[in-house]
Amino acid sequence: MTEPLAQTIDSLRALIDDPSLPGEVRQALTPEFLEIEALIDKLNQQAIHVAVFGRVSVGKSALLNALAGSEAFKVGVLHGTTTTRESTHWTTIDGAGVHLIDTPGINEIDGEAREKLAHDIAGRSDLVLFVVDGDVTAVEAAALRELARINRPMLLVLNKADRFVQSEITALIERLREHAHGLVRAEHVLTASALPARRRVIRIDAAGNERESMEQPEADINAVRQAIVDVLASDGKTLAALNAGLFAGRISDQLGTRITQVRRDVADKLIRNYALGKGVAVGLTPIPLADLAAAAGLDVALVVHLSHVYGLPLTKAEAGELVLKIAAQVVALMGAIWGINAIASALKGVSAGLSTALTAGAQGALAYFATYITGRAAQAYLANGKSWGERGPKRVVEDILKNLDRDSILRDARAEILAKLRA
Ligand SMILES: Nc1nc2c(ncn2[C@@H]2O[C@H](COP(=O)(O)OP(=O)(O)OP(=O)(O)O)[C@@H](O)[C@H]2O)c(=O)[nH]1
Ligand SMILES: [Mg+2]
Repeated sequence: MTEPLAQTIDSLRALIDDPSLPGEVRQALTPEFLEIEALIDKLNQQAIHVAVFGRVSVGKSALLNALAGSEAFKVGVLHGTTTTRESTHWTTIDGAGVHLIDTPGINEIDGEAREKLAHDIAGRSDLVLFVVDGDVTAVEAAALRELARINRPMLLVLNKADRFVQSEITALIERLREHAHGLVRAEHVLTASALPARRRVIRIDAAGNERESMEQPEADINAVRQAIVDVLASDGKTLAALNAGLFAGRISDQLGTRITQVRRDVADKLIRNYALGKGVAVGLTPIPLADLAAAAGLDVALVVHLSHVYGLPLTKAEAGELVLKIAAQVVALMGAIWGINAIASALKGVSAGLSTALTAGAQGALAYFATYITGRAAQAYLANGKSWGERGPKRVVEDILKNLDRDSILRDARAEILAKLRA
């Protein structure tokens, strides 16, 4: 195994084995991890992947069958015969397995899906056969540019050559080379007849009798086969490793974004659950507002839990310190930002002598709110790599207080808590 290939495999493994990812995050990333596993498998097998790309019914599946020498892929007159990615082994070149990848045809409308397919295919293949059956359409021209941008070696194949006479083929190839100028090398624009139309053949036997029959002419894909062999042989293995390396780079970027997103989602849910738990607990046993701080045990547990989600585990003592620090900011800021009406609005209706259930709901809602803010602030601290950043804790908490929709959070919290209490 070559050095860059081994390095690529190692770095992909490291992505999957990252010890800082807790179970919850890991679980949400299952599809991404499966994709990376598949890529690692591919690299370990050192297989070469050749994929087709092109409009529906240009003969992509037929071309692969002709290359494979078997009816591995379904060919059909209907548009959209191939609906999912399929692949089969091909004969081997220099002992390296070649996988042929069949793909659904691109259509005229869905540009976004087309782009995604192009990325998908290019990411998994070492060489792309872009198949057309005539001059390039606008959609094909766009797809050609997209694929070229991804930087895969590409052959542009004019299939169904049996439908044209030689002068037409010459003119078409010239047009295609113009279209693909700067995207596909001239010698990589080729013709093929993957599954030539059946022909009526009249034979005359020795006795002079005419016999008519329909015959299936042989496929002519030699130019394509030769070009594939040349491209791969020119440095097949390194090419595969290089491509996989490029793809691996893109995967790790995407995965980084996904991990951040999943961590945030998991943390959001945690914060709400803990806040609700605290709200319900306080609602069940209403305590004087001044003692709310004493009920900080849950907040500490929340912060410890969050620290694991962010892969930066805190001890209970550290989490306790963080909770106190946040609480201090909140206390200092509450008056400045909201005035006294924060509490008044939470308790709205209570003094009017309503039921204890409502009082409980209001106190619960405040408890919910306190935990919610603590969670958000701790989340900001952890997402920033266990740091308050240059602006310090006061500003971070201030931003959180300013930006959240206090009234709707209190209203929702109260409703949720009361629902729980009644149940
Ligand atoms: N005349 C001629 N017809 C061909 C050739 N190759 C394929 N066809 C016909 O073109 C039609 C489509 O072939 P497929 O291989 O199913 O095309 P595809 O690009 O895989 O189509 P989708 O899977 O629907 O995207 C079939 O009717 C084939 O018989 C060829 O070289 N010459
Ligand atoms: Mg097909």
